Amino acid sequence: MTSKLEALQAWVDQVAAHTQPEAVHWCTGSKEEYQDLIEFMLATGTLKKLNQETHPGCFLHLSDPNDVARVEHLTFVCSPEEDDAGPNNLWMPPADGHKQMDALFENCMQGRIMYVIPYCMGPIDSPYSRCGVEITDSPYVVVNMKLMTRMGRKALERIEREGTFVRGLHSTGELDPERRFIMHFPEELSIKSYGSGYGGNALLGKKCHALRIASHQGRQEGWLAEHMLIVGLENPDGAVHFIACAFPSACGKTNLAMLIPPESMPGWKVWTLGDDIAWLHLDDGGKLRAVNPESGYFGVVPGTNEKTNKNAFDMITHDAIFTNVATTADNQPWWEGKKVGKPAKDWRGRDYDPANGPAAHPNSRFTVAATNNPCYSELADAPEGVPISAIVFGGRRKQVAPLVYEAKDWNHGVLIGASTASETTAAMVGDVGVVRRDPMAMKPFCGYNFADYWEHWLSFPEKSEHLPKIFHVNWFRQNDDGEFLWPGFGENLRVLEWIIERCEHRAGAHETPIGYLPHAEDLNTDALEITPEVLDELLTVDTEQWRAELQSVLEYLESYGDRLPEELRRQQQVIANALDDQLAKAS
Ligand code: GTP
Ligand code: SPV
Ligand code: MN
Repeated sequence: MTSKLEALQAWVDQVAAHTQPEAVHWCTGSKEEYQDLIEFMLATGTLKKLNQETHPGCFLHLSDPNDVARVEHLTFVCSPEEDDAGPNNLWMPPADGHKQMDALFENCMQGRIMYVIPYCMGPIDSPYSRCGVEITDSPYVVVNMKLMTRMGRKALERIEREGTFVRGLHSTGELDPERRFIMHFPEELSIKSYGSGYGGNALLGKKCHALRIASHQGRQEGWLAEHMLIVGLENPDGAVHFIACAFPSACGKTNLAMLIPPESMPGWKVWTLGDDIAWLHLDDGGKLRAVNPESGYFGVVPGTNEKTNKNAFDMITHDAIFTNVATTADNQPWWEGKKVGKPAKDWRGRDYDPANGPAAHPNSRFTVAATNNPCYSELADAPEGVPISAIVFGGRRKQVAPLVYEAKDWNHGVLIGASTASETTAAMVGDVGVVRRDPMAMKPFCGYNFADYWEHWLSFPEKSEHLPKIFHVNWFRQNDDGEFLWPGFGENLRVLEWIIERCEHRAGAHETPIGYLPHAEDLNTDALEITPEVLDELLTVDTEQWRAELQSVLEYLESYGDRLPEELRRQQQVIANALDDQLAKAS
């Protein structure tokens, strides 16, 4: 096959000449192609069949043990000026980046097939959608892209019509961590990724395109590319609100996006639009609208069970690819927190031995098409997206951050987003459980200087008077014994109910220096097993702790130097002063 788009054909020819594959395959996105690739990977051992009676259409991929998470320390944003990448990114001059990557790619596809994957991020006929082409030598990448994006013929047609596309070049190389880099060239709308076959490192439509490159485009064009789930909440009266929530990696987006209401909240319905990424645009009326660029999920497996996330649990019983889970004696997939069955082989294919650590890798994942999800919203394909009532930031914090609070206005909300902190998780290579600032859950994904990104967020009130309200949540407060104070999962709907009732000016709240919090009685706690003391603790703002927090926020913001928007400094000052006043009053 060839493409009638000269720029695309020329790039494919040039990459093939440079990487020397055995053959070039243009992906059509057909079912037959998917099946053929699965058969090919079964034959080469890249995939293993799982128990087809209990899990029809399910397969297991075990990664190289050195290649099981995103690698932030090897991920670069190569903008022309270092300051444009900002302190939040690793940077290299574009020429040096290309030179280094081109040397790695030279002849790297010898003996391999080069796949050309045209894909469309977002509904195929939406003006908000953007296309890309990923060239890869990994059939595992192709099948994952098939499940997670609108990939193939239709995307190619749109690319040929529009003439523009993001260029993503990927090779698994030798899977050598010493020869592994993920580089972004935002000005050129291009990505080069070498040496990893894992998730966000290799499925270039996801974090590389839909966040790092798209955030850069969004800034130029007046929209936002965010690490947010999108969910529709229908109350018993049939009113639907859509909210978009930014939580860091492995902090609960997939779970919230397909939440099942608790029994004590009859009549509520939840619709999933997206579980990881949202593209947000203002429409002509000034309403913020969201589309999910993806059409499938690459979700965290451990912790998924009938109680925590029944939708996901059911969704992954058929037509799913598992990466780095354990298996039972009868070859069913198994993971920590599954609650049924027990592991026979671990994620490295060894006989399970607790001495070797968890049976499933803590960052083991499932890949499924969104159509597997029983509560997938029809509106996920709507070209105009859905109107957003509330934006919710969140993090994983044992302490400090209360269960929920509301920003006083948009700019205060931007400060709340910018100062969000969270404990690190297994989604990235590095220490787990270390609190770090993860502004808007975008620390690993913003393709330009955070100072400019906050300025961009702060520009929205000039463009619209109908912006959503902004909130912050924390499902992860712990007591001294390390137990979660809040039951989480389905019960989180109680907090979302308060949030949407605040949007409708129906729910009560009281003002604190950090924002509006519900009184205990403002939350729906019907049939909730929680003591008044615990609820009180979840809804308390500890003035001393928050003074220290605001000081630490100031230091963090100051690290962005002259480029930091003055408005954020001012917002920080207002809260710090209010906390000081409160302390003075108390003493
Ligand atoms: P990425 O795909 O990495 O962006 O992660 P995510 O934000 O989609 O996280 P996900 O929903 O997969 O949850 C990650 C882990 O957090 C899983 O092990 C969940 O079981 C756990 N989790 C999710 N929601 C809650 C909650 O409300 N409370 C508690 N305690 N744990 C939760
Ligand atoms: C994340 O780490 O936020 C993920 C998984 O959603 S990955 O695709 O690897 O980025
Ligand atoms: Mn994510």
